[in-house]
Amino acid sequence: MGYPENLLSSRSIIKQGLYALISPEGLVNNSVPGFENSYVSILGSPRLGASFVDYIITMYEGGHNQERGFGGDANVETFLYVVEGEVKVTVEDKEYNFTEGGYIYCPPGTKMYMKNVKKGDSKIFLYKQKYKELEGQEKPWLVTGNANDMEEEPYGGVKEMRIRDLLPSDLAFDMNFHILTFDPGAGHPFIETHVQEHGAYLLSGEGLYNLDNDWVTVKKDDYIFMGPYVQQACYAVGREKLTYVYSKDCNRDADL
Ligand code: UGY
Ligand code: MN
Repeated sequence: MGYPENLLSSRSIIKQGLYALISPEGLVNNSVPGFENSYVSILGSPRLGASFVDYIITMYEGGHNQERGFGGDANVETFLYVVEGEVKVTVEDKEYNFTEGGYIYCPPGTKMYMKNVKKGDSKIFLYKQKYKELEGQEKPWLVTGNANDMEEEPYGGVKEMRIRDLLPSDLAFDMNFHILTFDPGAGHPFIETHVQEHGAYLLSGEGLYNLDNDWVTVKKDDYIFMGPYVQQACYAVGREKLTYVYSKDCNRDADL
């Protein structure tokens, strides 16, 4: 950093409650109790109009959240995805080691503790949300996996656009995390308009994204918040595959 070499500018776009594009250059460190030796940035949050909170966290060598822990409230569910590096997560005295693509979902009332175990930085995408119970339905359970071990399925019959579902499609779960992959030149089959919200973190590539019928350029390490009903779709541009991991609420009726 230091004195800027050019006029100050930003690719970020903030439209409260509608959509937001947050580019990595503008991120600042938010002091969140429990995270040590880490650079924590809160992305989507209720202040932006989201019903969840997303974070992107760079854990420096030795960085951790091993004393206070994350989540654990009776009605709060959490999710952690390793974007880069290697992270050890401890839940109820059980240890899990996650490399890039590794993830864990913790059901309400379950706290997770984490530590960067790589020589160097690790980067995690973290999420929390209030769990919505369903009468007569059992509670969700702890889920772990690695996206790199999962098969991709064509999305809506388009083989150049594929999806991986990271959580079970069981009514116990009120949301899911997915990864979408677009081959260069591929795009959504139509512009979606739906009640569900998304918080999306771009893992690779470049794209042109339609948000509320504005076309904006996006790339690796950008974060996109899509509010309820906002028009959304993209084309992958450039030479690399465009991929992003994102949350989507599911399996619940709309509240009156
Ligand atoms: O699952 C989805 O709604 C997804 N196709 N949305 C999106 O990519 N913006
Ligand atoms: Mn969508």
